Amino acid sequence: MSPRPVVAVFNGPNLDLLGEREPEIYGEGTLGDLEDLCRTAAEAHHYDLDFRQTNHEGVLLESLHEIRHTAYGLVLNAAGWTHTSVAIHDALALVRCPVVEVHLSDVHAREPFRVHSYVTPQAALVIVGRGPQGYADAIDALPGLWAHRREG
Ligand code: CA2
Repeated sequence: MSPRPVVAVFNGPNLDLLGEREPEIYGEGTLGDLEDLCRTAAEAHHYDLDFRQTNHEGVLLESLHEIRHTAYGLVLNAAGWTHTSVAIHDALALVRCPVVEVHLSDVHAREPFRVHSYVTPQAALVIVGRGPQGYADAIDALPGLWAHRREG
């Protein structure tokens, strides 16, 4: 039996504390709830789920290196690093599978510093402002995004 495709869902800083504050922006669910939702969405497509969160940028970079040749899809909420990190931009250039940038909130309708994203140029799809459902939508979109994959 061939192995199931693996979908990586990686989350950046502070998202481990989801549900603790600003429910009007981020909702009331926890990171555990988000993982459950992603697992259900992945299972519907018969994917394995590799769900991670880190508060350390180097850890995220090494996770991106680790999955760069093997993941079927990457769903990335880089949180605050979205707006600051050239290193994450550069690491995403090494990832072969389609990348979906996801944000729980509508980053385009908040403070001006949230509008620019270093992830967007590397993303096949950007989903903002749909809350946790955005992650499930990202997983559902992966088969259609394979047309956008980078060769090499
Ligand atoms: O909307 C998103 O998903 C963001 O990526 C969340 C980041 C923010 O810096 C981005 O601009 C947009 C912030 C994550 C904060 O995590 C929380 C922790 C506890 C309670 C609420 C949010």
